[in-house]
Amino acid sequence: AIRERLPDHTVALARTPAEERDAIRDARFVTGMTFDDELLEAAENLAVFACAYAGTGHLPLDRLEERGVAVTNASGVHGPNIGEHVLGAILRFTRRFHVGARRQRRREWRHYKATELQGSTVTVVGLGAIGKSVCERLEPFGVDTIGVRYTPEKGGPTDEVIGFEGEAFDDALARTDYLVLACPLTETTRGLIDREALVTIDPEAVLVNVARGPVVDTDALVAALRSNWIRGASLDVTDPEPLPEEHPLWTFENVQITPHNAGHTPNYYDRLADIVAENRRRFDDGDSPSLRNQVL
Ligand code: 7N6
Repeated sequence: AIRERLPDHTVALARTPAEERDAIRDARFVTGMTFDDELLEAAENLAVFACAYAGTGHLPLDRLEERGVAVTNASGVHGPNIGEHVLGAILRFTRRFHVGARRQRRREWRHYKATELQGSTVTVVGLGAIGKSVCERLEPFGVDTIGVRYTPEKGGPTDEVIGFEGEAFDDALARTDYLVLACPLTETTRGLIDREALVTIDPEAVLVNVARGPVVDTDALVAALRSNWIRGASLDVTDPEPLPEEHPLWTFENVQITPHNAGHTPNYYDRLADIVAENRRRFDDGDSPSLRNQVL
């Protein structure tokens, strides 16, 4: 996708660690998922690392900064893909498709109780590209929405907008049927959904995490699931990741786990390539260009 957009450039594709080490030596502009210290050492000419993820917390940002490497992220590319994933997760719990699938596997024609999304309250934590796309997609379902962001005074696409601190957040948790986490991992959001939050949340609520695993205190979530303090959880991200085979989270019927998969669609790579190609052109144009999605 990047080659198509930059036909006048040489694009080297490194598929193995050996190819990476080889290509990195002369590379000035690199895009990829991750970057470690060893690669950084070998990357003598590196000027820009265009990270293919929206989140850059996994990168050695201090060292990249020391080396004067500009870093960009993929923020903004995860609207439709993750928005649809979240709607699917919500509707799975609402309509209980997993129960239907179990009946079908057993060729069992027996009714089960489903619920309606209409009239529920959905809280969306983080009103960036993902949060907005979730809200847009919820629009026709007739739900009440609460948005949580650092700067509630800016408003947002939800019926109510609140901040992270204080009573407003607890009050929202207590009223929430679906809690969608779509925020970056920061000092504020790390462990946001801890034991206290899980005690406060409506016991019929479903947690949907498409943010980062550590936004949820995993041990507290396991305890809450065991005590039925929460109806269920749909987790595209976990802490740790990958989730070890023996982890208790795998054992719950009311937990849906997808392997950090919500973003992976062909369209994501196209949207990503748009950003990378545009930044490469800006980089061609000047010595200290201002790049789109620049984090360093
Ligand atoms: C891989 C996406 C991000 O930060 O968590 C995602 O962009 C990874 C398709």
